[in-house]
Amino acid sequence: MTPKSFFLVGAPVDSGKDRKGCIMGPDAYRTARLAETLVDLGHTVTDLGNVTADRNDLPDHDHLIALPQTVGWTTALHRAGRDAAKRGMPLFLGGDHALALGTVPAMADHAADEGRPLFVLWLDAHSDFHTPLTTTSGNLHGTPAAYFTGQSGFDAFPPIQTPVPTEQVCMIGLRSVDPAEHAALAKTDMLLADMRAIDEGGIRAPLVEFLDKVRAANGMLHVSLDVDFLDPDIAPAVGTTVPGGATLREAHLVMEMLCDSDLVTSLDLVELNPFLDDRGRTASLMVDLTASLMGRRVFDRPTRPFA
Ligand code: Z70
Ligand code: MN
Ligand code: MN
Ligand code: MN
Repeated sequence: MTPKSFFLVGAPVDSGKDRKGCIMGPDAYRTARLAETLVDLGHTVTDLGNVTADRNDLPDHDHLIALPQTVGWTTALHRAGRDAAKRGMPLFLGGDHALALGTVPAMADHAADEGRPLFVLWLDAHSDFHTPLTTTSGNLHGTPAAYFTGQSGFDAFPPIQTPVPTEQVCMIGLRSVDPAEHAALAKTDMLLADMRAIDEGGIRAPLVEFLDKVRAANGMLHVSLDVDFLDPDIAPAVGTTVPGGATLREAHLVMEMLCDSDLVTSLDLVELNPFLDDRGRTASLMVDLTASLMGRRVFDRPTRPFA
């Protein structure tokens, strides 16, 4: 992979759900040597430090958890994301998935400035396609995909300038989708790969189809990697473990294919809760996956598939 100029944006968002701990995520990635790992692969890395949430005068909401704080993160990360994207490739170190309420719209606006469409690859057990009107938990980390695709119900949030069309979104790893999300997704043409599809056809197939689409449209590609995409046996440091997730090898394959495509232009690492980790293994795994995405490989070209 050609050397990249990465800008690390710490996003210690912990307001997207009740359980605390994602606030420690950015420093866990630093401790797991994310920057040094990328430098060893030949890239340049600038750590911009951690963003802080904007203040606002919104009142607390009786159902939505920490709404003013999450809106404050959304506006702050939108600004930080746009600034970072002007300088190089942003890597957002979460923080819970509510951070994508800021990062993805920022990348969509950035892509629009460049005259290109943004595509989003959502690697997650969950579809995070609730709106503030449909969420039963009140956890706003379950809403970013509905927000950045321009669904209604987000009146407390800044209006979306550049909605990402649902046909430019692909979700892989799904195994926990609530009824309201299911109904809303059914009305879209989003590319959805649940674990059954992966078991039957392999994880490669949906990714090839999606990457072909991105390439044909000269799109930019934002990848949002939720720790719970991975099986909890290999990635225990997450509040919402769902059994039956991606294996170590499936996850590395996805990252290696993304690397070979050279289409990725920004990345979120989300939902790491270091308080729940086992001697840093989940943080280190996320760093290893980022390394595969950014050029680490056994051979300098893929060996051919064996028939
Ligand atoms: C559920 C909800 C969720 C992540 C959990 C779960 C949402 N659909 N998202 N973990 N990343 O509460 O809305
Ligand atoms: Mn750019
Ligand atoms: Mn998520
Ligand atoms: Mn999830």
